Amino acid sequence: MSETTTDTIAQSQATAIPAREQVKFYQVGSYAVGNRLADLQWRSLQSDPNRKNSLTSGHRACQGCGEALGARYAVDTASAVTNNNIVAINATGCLEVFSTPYPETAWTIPWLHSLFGNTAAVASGAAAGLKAMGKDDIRVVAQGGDGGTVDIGFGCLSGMFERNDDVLYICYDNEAYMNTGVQRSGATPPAARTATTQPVGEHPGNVFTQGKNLPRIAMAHEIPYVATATVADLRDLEYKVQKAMSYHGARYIHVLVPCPLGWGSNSNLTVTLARLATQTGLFPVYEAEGGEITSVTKIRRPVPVEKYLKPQRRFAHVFKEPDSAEVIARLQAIADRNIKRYGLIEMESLDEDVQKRILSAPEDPTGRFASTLLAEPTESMQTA
Ligand SMILES: Cc1ncc(C[n+]2csc(CCOP(=O)(O)OP(=O)(O)O)c2C)c(N)n1
Ligand code: SF4
Ligand SMILES: [Mg+2]
Repeated sequence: MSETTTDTIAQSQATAIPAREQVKFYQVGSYAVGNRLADLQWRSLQSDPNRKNSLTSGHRACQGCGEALGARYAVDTASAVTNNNIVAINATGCLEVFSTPYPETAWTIPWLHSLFGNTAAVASGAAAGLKAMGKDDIRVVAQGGDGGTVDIGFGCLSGMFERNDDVLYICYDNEAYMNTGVQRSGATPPAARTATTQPVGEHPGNVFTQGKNLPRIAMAHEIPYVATATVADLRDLEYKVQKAMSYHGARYIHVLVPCPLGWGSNSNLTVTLARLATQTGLFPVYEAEGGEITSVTKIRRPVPVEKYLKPQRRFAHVFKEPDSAEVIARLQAIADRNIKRYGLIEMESLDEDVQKRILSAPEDPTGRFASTLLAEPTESMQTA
């Protein structure tokens, strides 16, 4: 790693969050214009021509793959801040398949492929093994998709959190099982079409449930560091990886990574969609330390959810349904609940009607809790 890179990382490690938000980058690739024009301390690691690429060219991700973009920034940062002393453990999924069709690999770091569901356990084992060998300076990064993380790998991950194992786990959330043909996961949003939630029947697309909100579940384990991020703000992602690596113990970063193939979106809209996901309030971006939220990325004005849904074919049926307005209103209620819950907006800056709508957002926007309540207590309950 060049000295410039080390300085950049060291300086930005001390960066206060409000200051970080003053710089607007226009990410267009490795040598982004915004990076070059910014002061050294604000530049992305990717603007350093001497940086090391953890994930090199030649891999087989689709054009516009958010996961490839997010992984590159995240792992390059983890690698840089540890002087390239990392080992990565990768769950089965798109990231593993497109980067490592045996016997080839696009990774330039020590990298292990685990099973689909045991990434966290393999990473915990690697961290324990390194510790036993006295090699604590080698840090472990685990990575997986949303399916591998919130569904099949969840038990191992919860164990890793509970034991506070010295691992940074990064989940690249593209909201479905993309590698096997876009099946629903516990992170698929309500109404979305997938191969297993077809737009047919009374309630087309995915059911309205809360899904599994892994960042909140991770926070409940009170681990040292939890953060959410998106590929719309790659400098923020770098910052969070850097910060996570400054801690020991279990750490978790959940990155929203749009998938053109699974979402049915144009490949040039990956960053735009990630930005809209945050600006609508559907994907809140924040940090939590020891189980408490310590920073939230504010949004200036709430963007109506239609703007985010429209460019994605997985939501096309929503706009054709007779009760389209009702479905959109339910999705809007989820965004509004997030805005209220995470304090994403300065309320005073909003028009009165928008303010009112957000403040009256339901605590239970998917209606799942309400629908399970019994209308009347049964006789046996009354007598109990
Ligand atoms: C035990 C087991 N069940 C199913 C599979 C098949 N499988 C491989 S990857 C994958 C989906 C991955 O989805 P996700 O974790 O969200 O990653 P993505 O491909 O979306 O990045 C599935 C079902 C498997 N490898 N092992
Ligand atoms: S299917 Fe989606 S996640 Fe997989 S490589 Fe293509 S764009 Fe990336
Ligand atoms: Mg996925």
